[in-house]
Amino acid sequence: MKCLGQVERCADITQEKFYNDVFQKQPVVMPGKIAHWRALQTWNPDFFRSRYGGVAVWLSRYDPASPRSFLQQNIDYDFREASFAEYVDQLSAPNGCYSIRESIGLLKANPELLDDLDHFRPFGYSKEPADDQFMALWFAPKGGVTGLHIDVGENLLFHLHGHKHVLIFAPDQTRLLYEEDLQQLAEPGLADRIDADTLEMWRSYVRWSKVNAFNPDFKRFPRLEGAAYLDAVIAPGDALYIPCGWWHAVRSLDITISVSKSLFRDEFLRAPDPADPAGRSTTWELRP
Ligand SMILES: O=C(O)CCC(=O)C(=O)O
Repeated sequence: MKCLGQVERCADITQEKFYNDVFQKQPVVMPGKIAHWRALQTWNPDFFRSRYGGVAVWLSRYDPASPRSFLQQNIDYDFREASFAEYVDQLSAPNGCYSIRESIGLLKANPELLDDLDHFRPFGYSKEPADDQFMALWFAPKGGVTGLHIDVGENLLFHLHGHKHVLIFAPDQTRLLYEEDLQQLAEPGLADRIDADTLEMWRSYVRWSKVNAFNPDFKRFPRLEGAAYLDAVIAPGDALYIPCGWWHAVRSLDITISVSKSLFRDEFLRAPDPADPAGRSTTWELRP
């Protein structure tokens, strides 16, 4: 695999520059763009243990050392429900490799958390998590990996705690990345083991790769050797834009906390106008 360099970093990005030079063209790290969010000071594992310790969270596990792919491990693994307090307590354990991946429920059920995110300013304004807005919490132990995938939609990853290493592959690399066949998700028995919302999200909004981009196995996946990627390390206060159709894999270098959100075109970097939340419904379709 070839590293093409670092994802461009642009601290002083404006809405005009974003739409002219970046949007749907390339990923970008916007360092410090959310440095004013209170979550940067307050969100850490203990904060969630003390405030939300009794809340049930769904944990998922991906072992990047296993030959089984990210999708197969997601399918096979019985999702484990734990209290947030139990989760935080096992985070620092030597083999603590559970992640809270893409939890939509916690932010929906506890909208006061959005105050800590300044309601996503300057990336929009969201008084409360509206149904048409995708936003999710990510929590991972040191070494936790999110396997290589694409999400349908223009994605913003807001990073709040710890550091993450991100590998990003352009859409033209797809033929080198051994995409999974989604037929695996049609198996009828799955509906008994995996909750309906998660299954629907996997079937309709995610495309999966079989490869482990952080530890590539060129014997099994020889085309992967020719794949080229961009590299980034993100720190608290950074916002990372990942365009629709770009593959990404993420490894946590410490215990990490992030929030992701779909980019809604009319809101981005716009002066907030709480009285006029219009223009929220722009979404993008992506299917192979
Ligand atoms: O932070 C992570 O572990 C993964 C984030 C991600 O894949 C996403 O926001 O789409």
